[in-house]
Amino acid sequence: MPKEVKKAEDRAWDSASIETLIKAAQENVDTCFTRMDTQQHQCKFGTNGICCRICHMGPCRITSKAPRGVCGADADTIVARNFLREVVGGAAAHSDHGRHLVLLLKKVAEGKGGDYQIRDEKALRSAARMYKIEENGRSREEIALELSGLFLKEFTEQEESLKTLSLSPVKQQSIWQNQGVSPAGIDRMVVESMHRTHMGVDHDYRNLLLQSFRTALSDGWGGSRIATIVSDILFGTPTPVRSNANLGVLGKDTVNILVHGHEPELSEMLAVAVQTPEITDYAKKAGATGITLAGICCTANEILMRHGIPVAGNFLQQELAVVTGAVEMMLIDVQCCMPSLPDLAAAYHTEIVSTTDIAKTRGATHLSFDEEDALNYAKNLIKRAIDNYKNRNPQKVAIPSTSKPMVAGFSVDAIKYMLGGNFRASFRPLNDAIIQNRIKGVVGIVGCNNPKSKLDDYINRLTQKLIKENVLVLKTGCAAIASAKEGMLTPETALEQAGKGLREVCEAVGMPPILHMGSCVDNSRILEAATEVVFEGGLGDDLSQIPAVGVAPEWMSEKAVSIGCYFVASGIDVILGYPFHIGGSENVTQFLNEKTKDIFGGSFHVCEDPQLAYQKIIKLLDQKRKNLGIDKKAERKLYDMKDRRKLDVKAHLQ
Ligand code: SF4
Ligand code: MSK
Repeated sequence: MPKEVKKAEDRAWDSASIETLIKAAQENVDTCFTRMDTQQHQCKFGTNGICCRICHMGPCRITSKAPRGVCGADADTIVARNFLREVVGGAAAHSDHGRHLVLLLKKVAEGKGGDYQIRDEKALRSAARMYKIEENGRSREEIALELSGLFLKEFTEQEESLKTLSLSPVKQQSIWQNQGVSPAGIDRMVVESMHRTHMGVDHDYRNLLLQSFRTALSDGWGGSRIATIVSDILFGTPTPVRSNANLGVLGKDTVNILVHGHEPELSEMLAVAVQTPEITDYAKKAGATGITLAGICCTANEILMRHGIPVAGNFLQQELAVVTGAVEMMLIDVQCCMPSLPDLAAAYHTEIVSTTDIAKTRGATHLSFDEEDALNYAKNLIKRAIDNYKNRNPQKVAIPSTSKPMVAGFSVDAIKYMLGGNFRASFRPLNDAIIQNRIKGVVGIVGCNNPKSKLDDYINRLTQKLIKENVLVLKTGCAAIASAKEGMLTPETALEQAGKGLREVCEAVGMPPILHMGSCVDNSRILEAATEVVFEGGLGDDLSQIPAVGVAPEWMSEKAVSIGCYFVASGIDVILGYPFHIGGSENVTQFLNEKTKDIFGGSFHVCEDPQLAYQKIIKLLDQKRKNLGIDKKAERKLYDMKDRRKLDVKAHLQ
């Protein structure tokens, strides 16, 4: 029996989740919140990373009486091997997602893309220029074919470093080169890391940790960046768009369909199909007033960013959405979809449909996504959900009334445009605002939720403190949804909550002080934005110098471990709301939390409380401002051509 059963108010920040948690308890259904209670006293060996089950002489556990495994591996080796395997899992997930998109781009270029097409030719041509692909006189299909070939090679390249690394500041590239962490092909990094963590191969924790950063770089500056570039080409580069967030977006009289997971291919087609007269008529014939298409997690973020499709919730709300009793169908693709969903859905009328052959869940209906006939496939799914509407049990329906308005869609292009307009799109106004201390710095708050702590609490409390202190906040993933649910993703928030300097800047350009930049794969957009700040000049010549910090307050996934590592390897300090599973090795802990500062310019910091995180962030930003000489109120220094030439950072892109 669990020792302590928490009250719903202690489990979640927002009223919609609280209401639904109470409903779940009344209906006696299990959720991750209650399962967390039954998992109390989680294994200390696992928590500290000192359980090794890499070979079958084990499993071995390190204790003071047994300081080495059967093979002789000590705590440092075991902890570092486990850590690298987590990074591998995260990098593989992001990058495999990227690979699917590249393969789709290739099909489109070959004229075999069915209902898909290149929606954003400008994004395609801009990518071609970044990778030095000839575009003049060539059709978009020819360019797309060459680009997809180049991207596929980024996965398989055996010796050369990734070409995508060249999108980073030159100094970052030379740091990676000098430290031996410039990744070759993404697939090669994943395979090599799995080899190195096999029994009896790489035993030096330092070597293993450097490989962790190398593998993570193949994600952030490889697989994830490629995924974002290709998504923009195929589905359009996001621009600011209004929408709503939280369980209250579900319709009382509409057929509710939720998309959940990460991949945008199917949800893009659903967004088209749902508007066709054939489908709306079908819904009306079934007695519904229409269809509500909404999302959970990052598939939600993908279609939110491009179509303004509402968000029903973030990671810990996936089960709560089912508990409303008002969801006809939940479509799950890859990553972050809980295996509990079909069991839970059995208590209601919701049909859980898995769509991807690499991600099946027992109890879910599996309908393999037919990419070549995507629109018809999407229509058939929606009709199936409509057919399920009659099975909704009114006695079990309770949709919370809460949903909040928001603005999302802040790609780097969109930010540039907001800052400078059509003709002067540039990061100059942002750099100037930072130099003049109207904006103290930029903080990326990213990552998941975790039932170890109250849903959204850390994320929202930290975010509020930071904007008040004139810190511009960039968000992705479930952390962005947390702010959306709190109503903090609107320009009006700037008026109410942001500090004076940040408010003035936001008002002048009409943007919110918290910018939703997309899904967790789109953390690459945060790196891109930070790189733009460096390229714009005046704030140092590499990413470690700009007043910027990354935070993963409520993280839980291996992807978050990889994201943290590629931020740190890019010179950006990262605050973690929970420590990694590394406590069993002082050496590994010291390497990640201190030594990395000397190697890359950034390191990890664990702050389990938002107030501590806030203090640490302000200290880090102040230190960076001091190092740059912009800590005192100085005359505004505009960079002239001479200054910019000294920076020598843009040359590689020309
Ligand atoms: Fe034990 Fe070594 Fe095998 Fe790990 S690799 S399970 S420490 S014997
Ligand atoms: S969905 S990885 S819970 S952000 Fe991207 Fe949310 Fe974290 Fe999954």
